[in-house]
Amino acid sequence: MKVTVLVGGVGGARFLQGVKAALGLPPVGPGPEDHPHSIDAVVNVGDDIWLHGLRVNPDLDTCMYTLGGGIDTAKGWGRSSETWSIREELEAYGAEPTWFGLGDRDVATHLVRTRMLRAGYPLSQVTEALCHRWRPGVRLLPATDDRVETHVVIDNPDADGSEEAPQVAIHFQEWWIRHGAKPEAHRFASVGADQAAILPAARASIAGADVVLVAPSNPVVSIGTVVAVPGVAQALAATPAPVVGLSPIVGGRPVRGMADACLSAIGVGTSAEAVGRHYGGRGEGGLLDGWLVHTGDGHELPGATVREVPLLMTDVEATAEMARAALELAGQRVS
Ligand code: FO1
Repeated sequence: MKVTVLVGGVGGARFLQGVKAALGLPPVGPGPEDHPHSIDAVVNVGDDIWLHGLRVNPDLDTCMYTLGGGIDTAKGWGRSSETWSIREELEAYGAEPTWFGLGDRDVATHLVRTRMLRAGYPLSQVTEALCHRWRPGVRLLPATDDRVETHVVIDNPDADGSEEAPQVAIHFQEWWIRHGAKPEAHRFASVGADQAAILPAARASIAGADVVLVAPSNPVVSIGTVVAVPGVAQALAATPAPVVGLSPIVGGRPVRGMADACLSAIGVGTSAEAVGRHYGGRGEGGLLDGWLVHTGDGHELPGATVREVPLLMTDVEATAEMARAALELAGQRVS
């Protein structure tokens, strides 16, 4: 079976571990060469950022480290056994930004990546090269090789009614980390999306999949940004594979992160039903053939089949159960 999964960062990486386990692959590391099932992940690049001259791709790295056994499992991002000398030295120089921490081990990844990008390699090939070390057992495909960065429009904190613009756009990471997603987001902009194109390998993966899964990642800044890359929505609409999504909202709250702040910015409620309707049933021109929601969150979704199962990724086995339920909803049974 070929499974293609649209993912963001921490939640997406953990979900991929469950998909691996459901398909009989080890949650960390590669499976046997002759394994009958394969997984591709189409990964959000909207969180990517240049910092101190280095290109940082948080969602790709979170997937790579999680599936390759190098993640800080407590934080869910960054390297295990990390040290912070570079961060301390940068702070001593007063080098901004100080609100985003790059660990020493993590910096090695960004150095290798940045050097390859500057030498002219596209992000997809750089990711493949980095994965030679980590062997995640999932093919990690950036949704695009082009720069598509999420920026957030907020009220200008410096506006005093004179010449300052009333609103400013800041990088998603500044809004998320520095400001804890507190300033009201008026809208999200995918900077570069109009010039971008879906990675051809991602298009082929979606077209050739037996099942496409939409991970329980942030519906706005993770899945929304992947789908906003020109060509992704078209590939999803055209694929003969069933598309099944999993709700990241359980009992009216995000399972992780601050998805509620993102949803309210686009006028979508924080409920499984509101997110399901936002994605839409494929029978009605939307994204989904199937929509998995947490037990008790059931609702009607025109054009899609809704099923209720426990949706808490408490450990790999619970996550594998979610993946099995999603594959079953897609009409696939793993033997
Ligand atoms: N998240 C934080 O809350 N603080 C950080 O300083 C931080 C640094 C960081 C460095 C590399 C990386 O790959 C991820 C990092 N993250 C950090 C997580 C990341 O910014 C977010 O979780 C995602 O981008 C949102 O999905």
